[in-house]
Amino acid sequence: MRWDIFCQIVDNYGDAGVCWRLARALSRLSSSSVNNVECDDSRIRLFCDDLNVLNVIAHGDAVGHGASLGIEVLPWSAAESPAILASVGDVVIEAFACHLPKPYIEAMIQKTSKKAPAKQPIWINLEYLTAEAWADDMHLMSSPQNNGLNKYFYFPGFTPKTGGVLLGDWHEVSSGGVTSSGFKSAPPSLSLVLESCRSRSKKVSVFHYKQAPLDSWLDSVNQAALAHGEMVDVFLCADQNVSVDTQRSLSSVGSAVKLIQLPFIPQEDYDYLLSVCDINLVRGEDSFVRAQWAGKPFIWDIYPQSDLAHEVKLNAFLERYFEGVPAEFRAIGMSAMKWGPASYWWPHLNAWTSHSEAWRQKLIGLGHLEGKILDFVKSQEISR
Ligand code: TRH
Repeated sequence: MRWDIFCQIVDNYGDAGVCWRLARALSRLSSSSVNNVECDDSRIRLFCDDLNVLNVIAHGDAVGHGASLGIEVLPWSAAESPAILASVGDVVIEAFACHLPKPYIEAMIQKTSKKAPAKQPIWINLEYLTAEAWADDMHLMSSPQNNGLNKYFYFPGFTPKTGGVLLGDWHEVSSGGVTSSGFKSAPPSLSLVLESCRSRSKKVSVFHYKQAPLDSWLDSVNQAALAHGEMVDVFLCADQNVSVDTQRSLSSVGSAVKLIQLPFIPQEDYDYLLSVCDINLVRGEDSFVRAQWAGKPFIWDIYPQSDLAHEVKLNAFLERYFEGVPAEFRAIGMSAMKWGPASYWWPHLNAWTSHSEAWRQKLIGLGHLEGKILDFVKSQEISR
């Protein structure tokens, strides 16, 4: 089974982040043992139109690191080379409706017509994650193309009818186990900074968009922590900034909050950071999902869209996230997850943490995206 994943970078790191994680997860699944027999019959190729972004996420060397994980990382242009056109994938995943190169689509058609229709590649458009109800109906809907091929919409989501969310090597990362990057406890990029944290301090990671009200939020966290006699170490990830005024006031004597600047670190290391923090400020799609697997309180700074579609999306998620909880906790949680003042939610941090863990269990019950996509592919193979 050959899997070809196509990734075009729109902006930031999320497109590469999701595709890299998917490739790693599929590679991991395919090389896991069945009945104690190692089965490694899948080949995963990841085509990306900007390897620089992928490199940042993948230890500075996506090609080399990918090879060590059984993933062939290739530049976008390689998809038009004769070797690739002669060996198009059995499963072709276009991430976020990116446009496959025309010659590659031609080769998919050739593969279908030359041999039997059963050889038609299973073409999947991996869509954006949404908690909106319509994703239930759209998931796995097929879209017959004019050229005779068939494309399926794959919608990640939070219900049994959708495609789930990526799990990846979460269990090992969060327990500080041996991962692809080889660390047993904190990864090297984090061990010193984590050691420098104050004893029993609360830890917060920050990875947000520029328009988020971070300065006022940090100020309110500082006030709440002081009121409760606590200390808070805040990791500003990937060179995130706060205003000079906030820096000045939080570095003054008596401040509960201490700011710690972090460079951009490899994806597994970032995942580890989320697992050891008490609150995570995340954004986009991939860090948003990781924060959920961390089972810790988080604020989702959703990717802003000009038509305000993100507000609908955020509310749909929060509705699901707080479904069935007591009204009082729901009000507190809703406020907290919309940047409400810390004085309101700080006393309820433990309850918020328990709720986050319960949500994580719910996700486990739904099944992960990589498993579901594999099940779908198998069902297609069987039915033809
Ligand atoms: O970077 P993002 O804002 O990305 C995206 C893209 O903008 C995309 O176009 C948009 O569609 C999508 O958001 C919704 O946020 P995201 O998705 O959280 O991706 C960040 C990735 O970077 C994620 O895989 C985690 C990784 N990362 C690291 O590997 N190291 C780090 O130090 C940090 C902070 C993040």
